[in-house]
Amino acid sequence: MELDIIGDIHGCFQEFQELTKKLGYVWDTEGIPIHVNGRKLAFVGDLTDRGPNSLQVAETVSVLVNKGLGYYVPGNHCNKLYRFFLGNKVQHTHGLETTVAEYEALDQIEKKLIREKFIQLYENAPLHLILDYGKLVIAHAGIREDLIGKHSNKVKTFVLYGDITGEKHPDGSPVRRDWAKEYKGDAVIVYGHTPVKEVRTINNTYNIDTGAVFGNKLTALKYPEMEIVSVPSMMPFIEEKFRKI
Ligand SMILES: [Mn+2]
Repeated sequence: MELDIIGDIHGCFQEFQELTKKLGYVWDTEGIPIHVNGRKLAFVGDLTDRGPNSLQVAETVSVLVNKGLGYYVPGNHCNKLYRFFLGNKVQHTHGLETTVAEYEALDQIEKKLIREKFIQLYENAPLHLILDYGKLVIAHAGIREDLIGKHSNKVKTFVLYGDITGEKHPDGSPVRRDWAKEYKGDAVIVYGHTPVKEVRTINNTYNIDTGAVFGNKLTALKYPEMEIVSVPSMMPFIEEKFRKI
């Protein structure tokens, strides 16, 4: 199994295109990246929000998954967009407002198409992916070893939001435990969710969210080679968004 796992894109479609080209993908006439050697793409979630082209990213991933050329697990932003598309009352904040603005600019037919595609993508996606006979696990905010393969509200909260304690920092952001530091499993865990300036590798875990939407870079992890490939972001750099270690 040869995969290129892509970190949190957050609507940075151009960077996504650049990254896939750097990885050897060629975009076909339908606007889909195809690899000459049959490699597939995988996405750690948070496709949308904050960046300039969220719906185009969501659309592309939906087609890739439907064609069997891509794997996807949702992130917390995907979960919120899903609830918005279902007609639930959600706050248009933390970046959802940009995706909603893109959506509101569409005509009724286009709206229906993207809404249905995204709902289908989300509903068919596992909350965490176990690949390569259990040697590789992909989950948006990571996963603790004892939760791999399990399905419960606890697992759902963990993979979408991380190991949150329920407490908040003075700035209002949630307190999260550093599960990766304690991880002792043999399976490689690839995740995103918490922007880092460089890929954070610790105990068989890889955080590949290098903050594309916060002006740093968009990163792919090649599996099984475990090589890191990145392209620079075109967004303005926002220092305080990055994990401090
Ligand atoms: Mn996230």
